[in-house]
Amino acid sequence: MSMRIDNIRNLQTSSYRRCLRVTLFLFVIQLFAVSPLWAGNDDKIVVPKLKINPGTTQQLVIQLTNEEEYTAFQAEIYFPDGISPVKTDDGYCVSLSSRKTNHTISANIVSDGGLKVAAYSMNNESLKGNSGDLFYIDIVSESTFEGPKTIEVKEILFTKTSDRKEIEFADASGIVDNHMVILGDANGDGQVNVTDIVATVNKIMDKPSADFNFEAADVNMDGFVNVTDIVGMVNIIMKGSGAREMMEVLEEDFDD
Ligand SMILES: [Ca+2]
Ligand SMILES: [Ca+2]
Repeated sequence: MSMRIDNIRNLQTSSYRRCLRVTLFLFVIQLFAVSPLWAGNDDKIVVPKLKINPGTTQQLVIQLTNEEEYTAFQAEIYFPDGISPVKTDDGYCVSLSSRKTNHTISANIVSDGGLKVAAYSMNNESLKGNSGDLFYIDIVSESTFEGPKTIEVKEILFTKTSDRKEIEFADASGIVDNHMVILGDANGDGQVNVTDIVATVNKIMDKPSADFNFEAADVNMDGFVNVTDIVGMVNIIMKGSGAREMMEVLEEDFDD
């Protein structure tokens, strides 16, 4: 009889322990789920490298890679000596990419010298997509600008669409340089497009233009500039937009 009671007691104790273990497990899971440290996961701001010639204006691109859906954000951008945001009578030239829905963006220089931007939607709609350009800032370089220099993005705050919780992002930075070689930019104007293919064909035909940049044209970096590098340039352009336009211009250029 006492053995039977012992068995029942043992059973009760073990099921009690199991229950305790499960409760503890669920508690830990919940801790991770509600912790703000984990809520933002890998979402981040990216600033791609930018080439800017001294004394010129360029568009700085700020990108967002995200898993969560966000409706609003704010951030502060800090420019190095020799680089500043373009200001017109209408204010700073900051614009949202096609990832906006009905969002508005505002920008102004704040007391510590940073350009503060804030974007929101009038009916709390989400920003579209999960990667790529988020917004653009027109920047101008002084005639004495000498790179490479760093552009920093700080105090980055995003608001989730679902529960309106704030997510603090890690700071981001990008390089701005006047010497940078952009692979495929054979004529050194800061962009890779059909004119670089024309410049490279001219080089292959032994009639290179004055602005031809060998290092940029050697897309596969094998020390030669030939038709394989043109294939590489076509790939680079195809990944961007304007592929159709490129084909039309190419047909015109090679017909004569
Ligand atoms: Ca170019
Ligand atoms: Ca090559």
